[in-house]
Amino acid sequence: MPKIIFLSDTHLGFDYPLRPKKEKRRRGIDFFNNFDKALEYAQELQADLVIHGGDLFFRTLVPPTIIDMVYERIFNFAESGIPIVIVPGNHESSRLPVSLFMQHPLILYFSKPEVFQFRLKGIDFDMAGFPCVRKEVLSKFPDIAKEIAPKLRKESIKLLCMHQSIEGATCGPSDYTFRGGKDVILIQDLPEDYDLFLSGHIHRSQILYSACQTPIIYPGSIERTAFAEKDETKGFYEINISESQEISYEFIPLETRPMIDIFLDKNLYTAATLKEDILQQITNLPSDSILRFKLKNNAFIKLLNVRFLDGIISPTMNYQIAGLRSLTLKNKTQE
Ligand SMILES: [Mn+2]
Repeated sequence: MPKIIFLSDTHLGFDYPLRPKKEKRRRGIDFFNNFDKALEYAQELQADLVIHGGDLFFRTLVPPTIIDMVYERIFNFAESGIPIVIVPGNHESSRLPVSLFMQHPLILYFSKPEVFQFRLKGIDFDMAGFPCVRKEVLSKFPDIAKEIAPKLRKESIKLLCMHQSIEGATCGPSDYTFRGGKDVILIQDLPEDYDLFLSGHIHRSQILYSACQTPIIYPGSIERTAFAEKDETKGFYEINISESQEISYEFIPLETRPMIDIFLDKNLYTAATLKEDILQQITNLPSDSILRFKLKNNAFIKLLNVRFLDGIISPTMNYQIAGLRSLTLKNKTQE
């Protein structure tokens, strides 16, 4: 029976300086490691297809070295005989960087609304999809769905792959819910023809349902990209199709580094008392923790400078300061 691996929002290249200024653990390798783990899982499972739901890269303009690191992995994966379909996300500006690596016949990506046909273990599949619509998907989606519809075969399992916010999706520490708006696809606009909807973009893993109860799978990101995701389990989905063409799916978790808030609650601090307070709170934490300092009295924020913090925090950890642009993660937190 056919097996499909669906992962998304790998944000490769995030915090991956090519010439790091100091010996310090970076977060970039964690993203590559989890990407590798998902692909290894697909190989061990002997999956028939891998789908990537977009935001393969962490931003639009990616250094060529990072592009090669990513495409080489995808190319080698395709060489193992498993096809991979990619939905360009918002961080790719809805199109992927051009490369010879991507000419591999088993690497497919949506450059317009289209359908890739597969025959997996004797079953016909139509993998429909379209690159991320960055503006006004609410009004554009119905036309995209109409454009795709005539390309779908009658007797096939139909999946729609995208990278969008869909009504009802939740994210963030206070469970922000997308209710609507010009950049959100409405549940009522999802066509009835499909057996499964697959989407990237929302970093929290979750399942929603269309009006006719068709599942909408968000696998979420493979690592935490921001503190807003600090309590979320990360991973990807394994999708199984039985001989009677029933679809089932299972979340496969990945290991992630702990993200921990350090509350500095005193009204007054000296460098010495601040150091003491921090050391006391971090002594027993896992050595790969990612810390966020939260000062009650922001008047002392100047004490939390890089030299001070690097002097007391292990280089195996990462840190950032609430209310300040991150010291180590110079990234937008946009999903
Ligand atoms: Mn993303």
